[in-house]
Amino acid sequence: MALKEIVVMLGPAGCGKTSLTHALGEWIRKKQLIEVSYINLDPGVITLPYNPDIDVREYVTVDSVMREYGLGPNGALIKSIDILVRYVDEIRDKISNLPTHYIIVDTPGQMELFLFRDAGPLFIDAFKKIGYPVITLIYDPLLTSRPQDVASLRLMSLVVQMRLNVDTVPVLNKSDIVSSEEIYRILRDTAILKIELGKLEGVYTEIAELILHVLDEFKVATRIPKVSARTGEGLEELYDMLHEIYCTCGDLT
Ligand SMILES: Nc1nc2c(ncn2[C@@H]2O[C@H](COP(=O)(O)OP(=O)(O)O)[C@@H](O)[C@H]2O)c(=O)[nH]1
Ligand SMILES: [Mg+2]
Repeated sequence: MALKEIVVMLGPAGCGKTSLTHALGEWIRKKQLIEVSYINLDPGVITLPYNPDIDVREYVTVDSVMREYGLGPNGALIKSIDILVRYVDEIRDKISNLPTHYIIVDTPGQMELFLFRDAGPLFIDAFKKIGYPVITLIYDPLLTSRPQDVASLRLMSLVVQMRLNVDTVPVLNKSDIVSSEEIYRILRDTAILKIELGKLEGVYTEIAELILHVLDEFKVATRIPKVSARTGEGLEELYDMLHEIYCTCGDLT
């Protein structure tokens, strides 16, 4: 049997992980006629736009941890992610037993809890046993408006790739609320990014070349698609990019 295609949505709080999980899943169902399963790994979420096939809130919720351990919301969030780690194998087996081939994983609101604590690497390693995970690293265009923001988004993809050891596709969500074409020009073309970084004053000018050299060396994705969970823009391009990685590296049948 072919390895499962596992798309993991990652990104800072409020970037649209949950919305994009739903939007991409529904797009795949309708346009590709492929069944999709949704996995919720966020113990803090209250309502979801999709119906999760597996939901970590069966094991732990931020609310119950706040009550049980007398913690505030921040402490409870950290604690609940650490508790979640106990259930990695059980959740992996449940995903493995799902009849669906295509799996979309929604991660906790705060990216750093998944990325920089044990949960991220442990879940990704578990996914690798049953499928081929690819990360969609989502950014909010309101936080990505200058050339140095684009460079930091590209660097962040490299950090994610190194920390979790998995292919990462950076995307800019909420394209429906951004009118600046300039930022998309920079996103599309590393040569333009290089020129724009070169125009900056001070430290950026000096490190611009180095940053781009590092990104070239590590072959960080050079295309950053713009998508909108609200309007559906760019979902086809995102699906194609993810699927291409899966077919090149993951489909070993
Ligand atoms: N305009 C617009 N808003 C979006 C889009 N995607 C998400 N949002 C909004 O951004 C907020 C955070 O979205 P959510 O999916 O909960 O983000 P998460 O914390 O990363 O899971 C919500 O108010 C969403 O309605 C989008 O593509 N366009
Ligand atoms: Mg969410």
